[in-house]
Amino acid sequence: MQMTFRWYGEGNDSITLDQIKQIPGVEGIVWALHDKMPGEVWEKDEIQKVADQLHAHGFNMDVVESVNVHDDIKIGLPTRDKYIENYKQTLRNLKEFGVKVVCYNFMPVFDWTRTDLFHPLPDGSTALYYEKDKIIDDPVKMADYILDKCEGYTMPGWEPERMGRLKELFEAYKPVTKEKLWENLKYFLEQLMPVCKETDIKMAIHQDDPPWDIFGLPRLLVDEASIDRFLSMVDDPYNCLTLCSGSMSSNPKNNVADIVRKHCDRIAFAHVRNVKHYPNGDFSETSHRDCDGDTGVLAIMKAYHDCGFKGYIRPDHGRHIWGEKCRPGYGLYDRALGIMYLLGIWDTLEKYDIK
Ligand SMILES: [Mn+2]
Repeated sequence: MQMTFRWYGEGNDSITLDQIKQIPGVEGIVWALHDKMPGEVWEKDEIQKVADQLHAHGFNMDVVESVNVHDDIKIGLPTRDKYIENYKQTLRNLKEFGVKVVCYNFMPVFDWTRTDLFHPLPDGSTALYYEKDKIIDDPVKMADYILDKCEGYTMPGWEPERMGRLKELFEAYKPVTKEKLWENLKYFLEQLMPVCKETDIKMAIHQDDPPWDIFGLPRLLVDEASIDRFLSMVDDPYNCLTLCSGSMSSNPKNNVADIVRKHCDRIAFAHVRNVKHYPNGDFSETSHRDCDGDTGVLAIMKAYHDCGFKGYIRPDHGRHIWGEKCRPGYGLYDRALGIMYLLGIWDTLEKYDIK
């Protein structure tokens, strides 16, 4: 297991690399060129700038999160081939910098969705929260809310340029049924796999967050059965998962530890965070501590350890604590606490023979 930390880049994150350097055990930075629009080629000189910053701090840049997929690829328009060629070129450019894993998602229109980015928890902190009844039929309202609350940062998947064309996007996705979306995902991956082999880069899909259909849009990666389908649909060692424990366990029926045991060899990147469920279907993000939520963090880490997991891992979101002003879910303090908790579990499992 290799511990990593997501960082949004110089001038685009409240956290510095100097600060991350002081969190024990972090080997790599999970990075991206956040000003690139989906479909654009990531040029080598642009990648070089980030590489210089990360290497100066002794971090590896093995994991990218995310290289976003252009809507035309998801919709299956004839223009998709041009964007797939661009994606291939980006992979070839990333290879020059030693990148090993590219995280991405295949969610239509919206990336992750929450109804409250700063929901108060009983301990006085705040966290991301999903109130089922608040997901109304008006996606424009939802986008306005998220854009208003994101503390001035551009949030991945909620780029104002894309959100400004929401109605147009919804219209374009209208003919895309769930089966059509599966087909388009298969087409995309089959095109990429030879380049993944050539560049030795794994494509690691992130599950849909939350794992159910919203605003009438189909969502594919939602449970164990759909993950089985995804991995067998393109049965290639470079077709992998970013297994997100928080996204998956937003649905209480999903057992993340079981999925780890079943597919460990195809998990290139692990997101670990904790979610607390409420009986009405709402959920809140919580600290990483096992007993603070329902995700089963201890069982998940035990499963990774039992399987001899050698991939990359990061604490996913954290709460906002100690008055920190930061990107929603991406503060320094609670994610650092999360790392210490995850490493505490891992080191104990490494040192003692725990059955
Ligand atoms: Mn995640």
